[in-house]
Amino acid sequence: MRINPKRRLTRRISFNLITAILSLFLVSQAAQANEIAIWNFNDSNLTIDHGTGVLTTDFIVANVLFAAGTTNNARLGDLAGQSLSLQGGSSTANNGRQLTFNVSTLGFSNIVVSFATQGTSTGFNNNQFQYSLDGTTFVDFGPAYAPATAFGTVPLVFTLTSIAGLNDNANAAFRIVFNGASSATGTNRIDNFVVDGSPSGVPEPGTAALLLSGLSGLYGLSKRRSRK
Ligand SMILES: [Ca+2]
Repeated sequence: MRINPKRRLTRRISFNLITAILSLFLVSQAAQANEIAIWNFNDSNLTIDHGTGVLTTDFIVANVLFAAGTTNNARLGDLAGQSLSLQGGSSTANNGRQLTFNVSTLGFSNIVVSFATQGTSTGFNNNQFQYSLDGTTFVDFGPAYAPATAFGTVPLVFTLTSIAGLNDNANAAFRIVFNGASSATGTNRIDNFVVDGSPSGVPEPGTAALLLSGLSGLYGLSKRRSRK
């Protein structure tokens, strides 16, 4: 059957239009990373500042302080304000202690955690980032890190997209274990602790590409058929 050239043109235009709209939608969705939880410490406490989550610590209370913060990794227009400042403590008793951030990731996938940090020369220089799928058992993620001496402009980023169990998980949790302090007053500061994720149920870029190539294939097939 020979197809009317005008009809063919209309069909091609509609197909291209649909593809373009779908591409735009998928790209915008895939690129979207939403802040699930943010601590900016500007009000000098451990209470979450944006989103929902709970921060706890087993540090000696007297060694949990707040000092000048940074805009490194600041989100949603947050000011530098204050940051969390953790001291080694008497007899460096806080070596081995931790900060734990409990953040439900329900509705989100592709979890990424980032924060700004700095440390003094006798502060904690051997710190381990961990994650938990049940809020109880924590697993090391990435190598131990030593903070730079200044916040700088580049945050520490832990990309947890390969940990599928962290997606849509009401019991997700993140932890920093501090070690290596060599004086009572050695400190680490932490600011703008952010848990990011992309809305679940949205195709990832790879899936979107597959979908588009599938559509192109279908279009090619229908064109070949209409030529016969
Ligand atoms: Ca701050």
